[in-house]
Amino acid sequence: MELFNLKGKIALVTGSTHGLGMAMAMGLGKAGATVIINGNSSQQKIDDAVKEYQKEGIKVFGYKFNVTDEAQVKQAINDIQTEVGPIDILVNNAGIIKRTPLEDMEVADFREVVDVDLVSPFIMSKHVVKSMIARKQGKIINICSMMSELGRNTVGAYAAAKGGLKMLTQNMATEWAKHNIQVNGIGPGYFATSQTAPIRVEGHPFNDFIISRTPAAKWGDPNDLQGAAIFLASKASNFVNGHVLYVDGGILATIGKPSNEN
Ligand code: GCO
Repeated sequence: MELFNLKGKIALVTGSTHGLGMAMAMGLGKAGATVIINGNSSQQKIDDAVKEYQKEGIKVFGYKFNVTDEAQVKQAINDIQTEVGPIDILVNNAGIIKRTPLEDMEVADFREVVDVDLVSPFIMSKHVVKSMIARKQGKIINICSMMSELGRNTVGAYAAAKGGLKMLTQNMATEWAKHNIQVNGIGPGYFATSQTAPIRVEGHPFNDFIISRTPAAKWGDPNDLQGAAIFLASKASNFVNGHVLYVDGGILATIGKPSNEN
């Protein structure tokens, strides 16, 4: 188990006051990492989340900043490195989605999705990687999506961003592997979170579709992502570079099946 031990490591997970980010950050904390959580909605949400992590015996610090604002990111990373220590593991998880047919989508909305889901991982990584290069070690994990590989009606901006994030992951790996920094991605399938709540309602056509389209025939539990996060954050992945690990219950393994087949 030493291979997966994160004791002594500092992990920053963006968008980790709830949902998949919280689940992955909890996993990293339970593997021994000191966890830095982030959100931008309210200090209260961050304070409440800190208490959740502490209940699990995790050493945790909370920082409120907007991952799309480079000045705020620079300041936050400086504060974290001064107050807690150098960041060993960065998980770029913060993301938004807007479900609108492309022909109806406002350009401003398209830009906002790309800004949060693609540009902010660049901003975060650009500023965290400097100390990783100096220390000749680091782990960066970009949270991709099924939409890094597949299109779907009404999520065109999100797919463009997540497809770009897969390629950005490969390029970060290309440029930074020589510094003993491993950059990889996690591609979640369909998980039970607040983001998917509107399309996960019992009897909603999309809910039935996902159950039939997923060989595991269920929505993922956010905790199903913890193993992948610990693996890509630990020594166990020291020769894994530019890989997107899909945790999707088999969605990408299949073209699906006729509705009358089990
Ligand atoms: C959607 C969903 C997806 C999932 C996830 C799949 O509207 O299709 O929100 O985008 O959240 O990204 O990997």
